[in-house]
Amino acid sequence: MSVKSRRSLLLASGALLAVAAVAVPVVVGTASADPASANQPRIVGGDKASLSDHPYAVYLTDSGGNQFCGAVIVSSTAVATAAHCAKAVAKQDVRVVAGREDKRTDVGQVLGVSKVWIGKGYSDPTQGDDIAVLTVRGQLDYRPAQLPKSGDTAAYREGTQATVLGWGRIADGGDRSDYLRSAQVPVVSDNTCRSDYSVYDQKTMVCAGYEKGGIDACQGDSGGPLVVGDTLIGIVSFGDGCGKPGKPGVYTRVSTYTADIEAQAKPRVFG
Ligand code: 4AZ
Repeated sequence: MSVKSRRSLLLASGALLAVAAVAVPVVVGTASADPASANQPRIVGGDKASLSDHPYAVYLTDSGGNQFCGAVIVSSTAVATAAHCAKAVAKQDVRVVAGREDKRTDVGQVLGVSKVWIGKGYSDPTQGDDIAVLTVRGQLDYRPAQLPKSGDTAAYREGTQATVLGWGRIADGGDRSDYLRSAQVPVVSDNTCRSDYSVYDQKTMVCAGYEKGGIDACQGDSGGPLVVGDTLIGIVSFGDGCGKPGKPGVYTRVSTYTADIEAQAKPRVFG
């Protein structure tokens, strides 16, 4: 979520208001010749993407069938997302949509949620632990992403090119993307991210993006995957706007939660 929308989220007492605050994003870039929109997010860095390359990319819909966040398949029965996404909509209203690149179609699967696990200690995206695992009703037919080894550091080296995937708005206040989109963003060092964000916590977060801005995730991409190859290294969490110089995207550092995700992802007979 955006740092700015955080205040409205904190003020929102009900799930509906929280949804309104999160329900805006996607993969964007900034940029432009239009001075009136120079500070507005634009999907310049992204391109249409294919689920045949990223079958684990899924999205979440609310009671009205509106896409409000991304998520990622981690087993045949579970998806990982951001805690702020899992908390935005009542469990009984959330649906996981898998295998559908274009929201206007009805291909793929739509599954309900039987269980929600929220990262221990989560309170707000800027405080870390912005991760959740949703257990679905039924079985997902699509291949899961790989998880990094617990505590892995190799995939988080500065400059590693990663791919962020999502279905959010194409421009701030503009239309949402109907299609899955992706953008390539390099991992940013902890030191740089700490100077970009005073709240940065290298144990629970990782930054990716360009110091010059222009290519980024944005609102609505929250909860979606940041992958290196097929390995899930991050989950879209927050940022100061989208694609702004010196303000890379902040992602949940998945390797901190590998054991938790695996425990939640295990198919169980009970629960
Ligand atoms: C959001 O509001 C959001 N630029 C997600 C990612 C970023 C900003 C906002 C990162 O869902």
